[in-house]
Formats: sequence, structure tokens, C-alpha cells
Amino acid sequence: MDRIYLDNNATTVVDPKVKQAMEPFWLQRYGNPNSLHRFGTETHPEMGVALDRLYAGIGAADADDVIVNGCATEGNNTILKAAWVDGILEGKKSRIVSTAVEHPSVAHTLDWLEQRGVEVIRLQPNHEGLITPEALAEGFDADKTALVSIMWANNETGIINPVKELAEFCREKGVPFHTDAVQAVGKVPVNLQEVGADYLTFSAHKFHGPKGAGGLFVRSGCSFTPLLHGGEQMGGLRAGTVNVPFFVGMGLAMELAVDSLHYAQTTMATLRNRLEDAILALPDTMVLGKREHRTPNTILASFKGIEGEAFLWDLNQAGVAASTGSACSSESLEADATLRTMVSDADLAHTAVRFSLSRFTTEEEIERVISVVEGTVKRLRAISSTY
Ligand code: C6P
Repeated sequence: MDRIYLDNNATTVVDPKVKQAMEPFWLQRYGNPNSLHRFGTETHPEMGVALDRLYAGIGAADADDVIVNGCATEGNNTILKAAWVDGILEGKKSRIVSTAVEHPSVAHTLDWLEQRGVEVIRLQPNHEGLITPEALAEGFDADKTALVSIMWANNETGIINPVKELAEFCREKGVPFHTDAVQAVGKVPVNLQEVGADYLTFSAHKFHGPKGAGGLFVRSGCSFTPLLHGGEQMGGLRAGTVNVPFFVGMGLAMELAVDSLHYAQTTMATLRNRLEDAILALPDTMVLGKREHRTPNTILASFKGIEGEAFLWDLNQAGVAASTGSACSSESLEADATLRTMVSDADLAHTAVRFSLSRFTTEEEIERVISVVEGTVKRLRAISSTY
């Protein structure tokens, strides 16, 4: 039985073209790019191409910085801690404004900063799961705020925030704006010429690149304090020997993701909708967030009377991989943050399952998942004590 992978918000398969592009940098061209001999310098052309692809992929201008790093968790930590160092420790500001539904790499960093005296405001999404400019504006104090950090698209629901308007609001107030765009790249256009974010994070393994590679955009003229000090790599903005194969792979993965945007928003969305319609055709089910507000690959569905973990177990037995929410909280039995915020019924929040597609998901796979889901729901409800 072939396995079916519908957990692409956790990570994605590496595109074979990406794997191939990384290949020469393991055994042949393994030099340190900072070395002056040929082993080092022969890595430069592909690294240059990769960087160009990253700039083009997110619409960064030449004067901006795109810092290649280890993952989005690193990018998010870097920016939040830089805001603490630059804006807060120096006594100019006291506050970071974010949301109650950020990924743990933002949420737990904010908790850590809070324990060190930073005032953290966590905005609640509205009934549609969106963080609106009105919610941001309410009680906003530009004099106190060192940074606003609001995710572009939520990893659990796929809900897309109005980042253009949020960034504009911050620009008008003169407060820097960061967005975690991990779940946006390759699913919606991410163009920093149009969206005036000052900082943006992304992660290669969410768009068919390698795990352990990410990027941090810093707009020209915005203040920046590196997290890692040491060598002069990345122009001194992120010390540490550059991981050349991952760098090259991420660049190509970005280009392929952007080239596939139309496919993602049409064919992939159609497959997602087919699965979603089949789920909603079952009694007592719901999907969080309006379709038009979501990334084209994500469904967070609730099945009354069925524990999310039990559902996943059964799906797994049938060869289907999904998740109950974000992969890094999957060992916790607590309903996750996004769900607790959006669903008032605690029982319903425990029944959620996330299905996330990729551009490699096929129609046959979706048809098989539908029949597995239908069978699983019937069986688990028959033995449920709450249904
Ligand atoms: N979310 C999920 O199952 P890393 O792994 O550091 O490259 O990415 C972290 C990260 C940051 N922001 C968002 C919005 C994310 O979705 C993730 C990764 C996965 O939802 C794994 S926990």
C-alpha cells in the first residue's frame, strides 16, 4: 500500500531537481566559501545564483538583506531578540505587539522575553481567525512599541492575515513590522515591493527545499542586531560557515515554488476543495476559516465526537499522514493555541485534524483519503462515548 503524505505544513518532500542541484556540493565542491583557494571560490557562482533566486522570490531589492540561516525558528528568534536588544534594553521602548496564534518559535520566544521584563501584547484573531488592522490599531502606542510581529499565514488553519494593511499601519506609525511568512511562500504571492514588511522569515523545507535552511529578510535602512557573532559570513549579519548545499538547494526551491504559484492556486486548491467538500458532507464536521481567507493547501477540520489523536492513529494505519496541528506541539495533548482561540467549544478543539497538501499531491491520493476519512469517521463515532 502506498503511503499518502498530507502533512506538508510540517515539512515537504525535497523536489528531485533541488536534490540534484545540491549533489555536487557534498563530494566535489565541498570547499568553505570563505577560503581563498579554488575549493572555496568555486562555490561562489551557484551561491550567487541562489541568492538572486531568493531575492527575486520574495521581491527583495538589491539594497535589502536576505540572510541565509538555519531555519525559520532562528529567523524569528533573531528578530524578536534584536527588537529586545535594540529597542528595549536601550530603554527606548518596552513593548512587542504580536498575536495569540503565532507558531511556537515566536510564541515561546515572546514568553522568554516577557520573563525578562518585555511587555508583550498578544492580539486575538476575530471570529474569522484574522488579525485585522483595526485590532492592531486599538490601544496601539507607537512610543512604547519596539516591534510588531504578525504571521502572514497560520500554520494550523492556513488563514492568511491582511499583512499589506498591517504593514502599512506600522509604517504610518513608524514602528517596525515583522512577518513570519513560512506558510505563505509558494502558496500565495510574497512580494516585498507590495507588502511593506521590514522583516520577514521563511523556511526552505516548507517549499520542497532541504530541512535546516531558512532566510531572514531585513529591509534596507532597518536596524538589525545579529543573533550569532563570529566570522564575517553573510556580511557579518549571521556568523557561521555557510551550508553551501542547503543554500543552493533553497535558492532553487524558492524559484520552483514561485513558478508553481499558479498551479498551487488552481489545481492544488481544487484538490484541497474536493477533500474539504467531502469532509463537510459528513454530519457534524466543520472547517476553520473561510476558504477565500486560507492558503490553497490547508484544511483544519473538526469531527464531533472523535479525538484528534485517535483519528490520526487510524489514518496512519490506513497509510495517510496528517496532523492534529503544528508538528512541534504534536506530543502535547492540549488543544493547540489557534484552535483554543477560534473555537469556543473545548471538546471541538480537541477533535481537529490538519490536512495539508503540496504540489506533488495527486487526485488519486485525494480520492483515497476521502474514502479513508469517511470510513474512519463512521467507525470511530460508532465507538465514541461522546457522540
Ligand atoms: N511549522 C508545523 O507543523 P522551522 O522548523 O524552524 O524551519 O519552522 C518553524 C515554523 C515557523 N513558523 C511557522 C508559521 C511554521 O509553520 C513553522 C513550522 C511546522 O506547523 C512544524 S512545527
